[in-house]
Amino acid sequence: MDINLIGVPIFYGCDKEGPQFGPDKLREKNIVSVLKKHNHKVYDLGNIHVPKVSVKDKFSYHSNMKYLKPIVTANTNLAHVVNMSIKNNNFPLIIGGDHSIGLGSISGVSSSYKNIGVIWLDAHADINTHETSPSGNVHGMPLGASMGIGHEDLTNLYYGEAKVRPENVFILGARDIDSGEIDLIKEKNINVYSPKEIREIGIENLVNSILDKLKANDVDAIHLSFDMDFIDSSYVPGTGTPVSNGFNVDETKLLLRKLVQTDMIKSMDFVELNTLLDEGDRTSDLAIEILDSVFECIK
Ligand code: 6HN
Ligand code: MN
Ligand code: MN
Ligand code: MN
Repeated sequence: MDINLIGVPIFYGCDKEGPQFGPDKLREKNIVSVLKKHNHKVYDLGNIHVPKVSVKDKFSYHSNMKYLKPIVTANTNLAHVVNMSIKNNNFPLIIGGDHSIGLGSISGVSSSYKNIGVIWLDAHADINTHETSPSGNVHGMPLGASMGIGHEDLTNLYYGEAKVRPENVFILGARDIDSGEIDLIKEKNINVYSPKEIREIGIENLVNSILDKLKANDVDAIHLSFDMDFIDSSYVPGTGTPVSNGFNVDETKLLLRKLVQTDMIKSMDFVELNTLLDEGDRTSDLAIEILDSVFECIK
């Protein structure tokens, strides 16, 4: 596979410093050579430009969406780079940054395909809107916005349509969901599986059933979005919104490997590494270990 490594050094979506150092930290940890070990060609396209905005302007663009404007600008740039990557048959690996960048990634991928699926691995559902968000943090909104739900500045990102149909969205690992998100899950019948439910069904069975459903829906590609807080909080001190009762590292690797072995995953986000919160380099090292394991399985 020809991989385009794309960094997005942004923390505006979580309003907590740290995630902006993720891309360069993983470069320092030799992410490029780790990926190359598995016979991929790797092109490091560098970091997407994120406009600088001061803290006092946080709410200048919207009363319940922090840093809206620079988030929209960075995501639009990201969407275009991802779209160009896919059109050239390259696999975009998007390194965050906080999870607000999921919107830009999905917008880029969906420009190149007719009907995409999204598999979102996260302790959270990330389907809040400016009306339901308890925090005003846009990293809690990208998946909803991708489905056309939320404020038009987000839902119209890159091009003015919904990017993915709700029936093609699968949220795995969620265990901290806000009340407005619960209502939306019911209303749109969104597929959500907690870690407990995944264990009951079995990782392999779940992956097979997701793939069957997406194939029945005529999906032509799947975008995989991985939030580090998917993993149980005891393993990931270096993430901004850790949650207990998650998968351990081996379960996480197994799930990711099974997903990419379907050959339907055409792009991936890796987000919410917060180097300032890390204990030494524990979470950065884990990030490398996981990416190593995943890209061993990508053909
Ligand atoms: N993430 N649901 C909470 C909120 O503020 O909307 C947390 C969101 C976390 C988002 O980790 O990508
Ligand atoms: Mn997330
Ligand atoms: Mn999360
Ligand atoms: Mn998080």
